Amino acid sequence: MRTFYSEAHRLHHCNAELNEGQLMPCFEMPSRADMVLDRVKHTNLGQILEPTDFGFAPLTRVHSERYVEFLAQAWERWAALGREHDMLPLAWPPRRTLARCPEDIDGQLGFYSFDAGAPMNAGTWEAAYQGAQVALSALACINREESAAFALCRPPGHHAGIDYMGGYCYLNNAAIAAQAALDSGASRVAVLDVDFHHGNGTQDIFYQRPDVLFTSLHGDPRREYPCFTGYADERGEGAGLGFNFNYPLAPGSDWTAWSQALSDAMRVIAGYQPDALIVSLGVDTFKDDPISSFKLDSDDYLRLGEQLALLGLPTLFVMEGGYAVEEIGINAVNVLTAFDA
Ligand code: SP5
Ligand code: ZN
Repeated sequence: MRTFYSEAHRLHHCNAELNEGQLMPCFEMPSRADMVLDRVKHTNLGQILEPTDFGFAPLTRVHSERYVEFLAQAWERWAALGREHDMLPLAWPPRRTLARCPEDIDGQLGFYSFDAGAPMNAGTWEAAYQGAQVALSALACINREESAAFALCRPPGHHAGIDYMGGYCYLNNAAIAAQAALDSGASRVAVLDVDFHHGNGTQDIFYQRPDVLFTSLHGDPRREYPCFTGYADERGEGAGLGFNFNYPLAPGSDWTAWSQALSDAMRVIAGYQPDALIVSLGVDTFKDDPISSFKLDSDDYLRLGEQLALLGLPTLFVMEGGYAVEEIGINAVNVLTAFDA
């Protein structure tokens, strides 16, 4: 399987995030992608390719134009105020507020985010932009000649919604690729999100649509981030009703519990008869992940890859979370090698 990757991810490196009431070094750091790339090389997974530039148009097929414009210009506006430290939002519109977009950068940071978990530095936009191009390039390769590809995206994407960032995510790489698949001829695309956290952004983007089926296995929102979405009764809305499937699982879930939900999600996906499958591949389900509570072991990722291959679908793997940096490469690439075997 081919891997698409851009060195530009390195431009995104922020200093701190809020965790358990303290500012801590960011869990989402450049070495994560290095570890995965090293493992791709070590296992001879396949060629490693630079992305092609598909421009802005595929981004605004799922994100609002004003949000993408905001991301692209935010750092310049911040720096013009003489600020040199990372950008972080400070205030959000509470319930019963008719949210009008403010004019200054501080207000807009709150307007275009759902948490303080997506700091930006001078290179964040370029990294996020190239990350989306990585996903688009991997998708294009599946359209042309391959039956599967790996988009080694960093920063991750699945928490980014139509017009907001959060949870280390700015552009929703998986959603952008799903839309690109539809735009290049697919009738139906399924997304399977196996990151520990609910893919609230992807759900938001496709919630009212029947042409993208969204399925997600994640920590129960009663106990886990992103705290407010991911319940099983979120089934979609309007034309999208019945095309959204959430599998909230208890803290401590291991392969036995987790794989039962996986089987059900795969049954739903097979019944949908999609033209392509996009896997939001987070490996923060690992037992030693520092911010998560599932108990998957490295060998379990081999079983996940084997299972997914049984669907027999053109499949795009998009890198999402995973913060046990030493093992992230082994775990992510285990899925891919077993899928290919
Ligand atoms: C892409 C992705 O995986 N984003 C995750 C963002 C998580 N951000 C907040 C995590 C809060 C973790 N709190 C840990 C409590 C441990 N008991
Ligand atoms: Zn995650």
